[in-house]
Amino acid sequence: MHHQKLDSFPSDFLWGSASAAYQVEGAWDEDGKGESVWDKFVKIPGKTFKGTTGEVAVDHYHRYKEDVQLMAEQGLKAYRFSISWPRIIPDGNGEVNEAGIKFYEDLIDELLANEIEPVVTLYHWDLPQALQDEYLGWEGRQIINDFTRYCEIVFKRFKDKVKYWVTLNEQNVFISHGYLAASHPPNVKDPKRMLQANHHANLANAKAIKLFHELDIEGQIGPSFAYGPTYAFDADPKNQLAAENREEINANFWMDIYVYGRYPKVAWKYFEDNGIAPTIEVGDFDLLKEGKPDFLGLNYYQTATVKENRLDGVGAGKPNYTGEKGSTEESGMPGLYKEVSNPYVEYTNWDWAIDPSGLRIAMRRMTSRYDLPILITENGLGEYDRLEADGRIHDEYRINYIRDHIVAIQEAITDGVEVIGYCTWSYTDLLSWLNGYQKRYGFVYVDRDESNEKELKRYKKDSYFWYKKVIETNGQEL
Ligand code: BGP
Repeated sequence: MHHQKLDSFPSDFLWGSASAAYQVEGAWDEDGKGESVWDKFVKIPGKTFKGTTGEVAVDHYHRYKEDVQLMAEQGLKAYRFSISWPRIIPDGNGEVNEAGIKFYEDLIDELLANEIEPVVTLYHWDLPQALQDEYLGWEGRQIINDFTRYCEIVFKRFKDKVKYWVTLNEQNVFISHGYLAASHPPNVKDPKRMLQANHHANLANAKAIKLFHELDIEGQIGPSFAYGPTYAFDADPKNQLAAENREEINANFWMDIYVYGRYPKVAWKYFEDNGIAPTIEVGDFDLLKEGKPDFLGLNYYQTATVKENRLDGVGAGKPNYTGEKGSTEESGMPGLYKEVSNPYVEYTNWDWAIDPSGLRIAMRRMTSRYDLPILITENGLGEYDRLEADGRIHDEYRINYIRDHIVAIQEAITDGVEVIGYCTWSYTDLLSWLNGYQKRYGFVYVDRDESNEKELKRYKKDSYFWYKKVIETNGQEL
């Protein structure tokens, strides 16, 4: 669709940026915090890039005031961060740790004092290890009540200060990496266990949303989903069908349950035929229907392009976690699809497609299927950055990336999509779960690397100043 003129961004548009507790905070065992599954997983040799951990990360726990000051000076309107469950309840379902609550209360107060809207993610992957030990975490049904209790504690403490809440971050990523690829905790490769854990995550998500609505909190809540739309490689019907397969298994299967409380038929039949469909209990679908989100959070990085893949075709290949361009192995799901490279787009050094139109397509497809407002909870470019001798970082590649994606959002708005805001990933540089510290996303450079924490000094990148202008002009000056 071509437009004569693009609509302006709404005047209350949330120009934001994001982070996650484990990736920025550090202080992994301070002030009564319990161990999380990530604290433990990163110690398994070979699991993370050069053995990196978030034990210190970028020390946001001790430097949050300095970080919020940088946001304030930039004019940031919203900051999305996550609360670490084991800081609030160290063993997951026992005593509350007041010191943990206090850290987030101080952070929220600091944001509000600087007129920055806090957007709180309740779960960004750092499950209390104690729950993993007690009942296998997401595989145990008890997680539904324990997660809801944790949310209730947090809702009640912060309900007067926080208006935007994200339940689970990228359920599709933490479940598939955790239970199929064994590249996240709990380090399992078992599709049946994966789908059972996933069903519980769906129920926990719904129950927390239902509770939020029952508590009559003034605000909005929804999950954040990692949606990368699928393209068929060409008009060959076989490849078109492969694209349908990927959309059904990787997108509809996850988002339909959030919004409609049901699993789509084709995905469900596929899992049943393969003997891996989850066990459902009486009342599950009622609860799933009662937990309808107010908005959908969208984490968008890239699209995928696919071709037909026969039953004896290619399976999961190793992704590129090293930043060596072109090192991604061929990958697919036998019988469904295989990923191929798209000749129409450029790729990053980590082989991620750079495709702003894909963001517009994602928003359009979500609006068409779900008709809910969208909050873009993540979007950004992970690249190598160079700190110059004069303390500058010339990241024009990041500026170009974000600019093109902002234009895509404006086009989507003009198409008729309702958008609450845009949070870039990430505010400061931070730990990438599997790619160490060299894959940088921030507006603010943090001087540390894999082997040396140095002084963790902050530097403003060129993109910091550029985004400041974007915010000031409400997206008119890009
Ligand atoms: C998303 C996660 C983020 C962040 C981002 C970038 O999947 O929600 O936490 O890590 O991806 O990914 P990566 O660090 O792998 O480059």
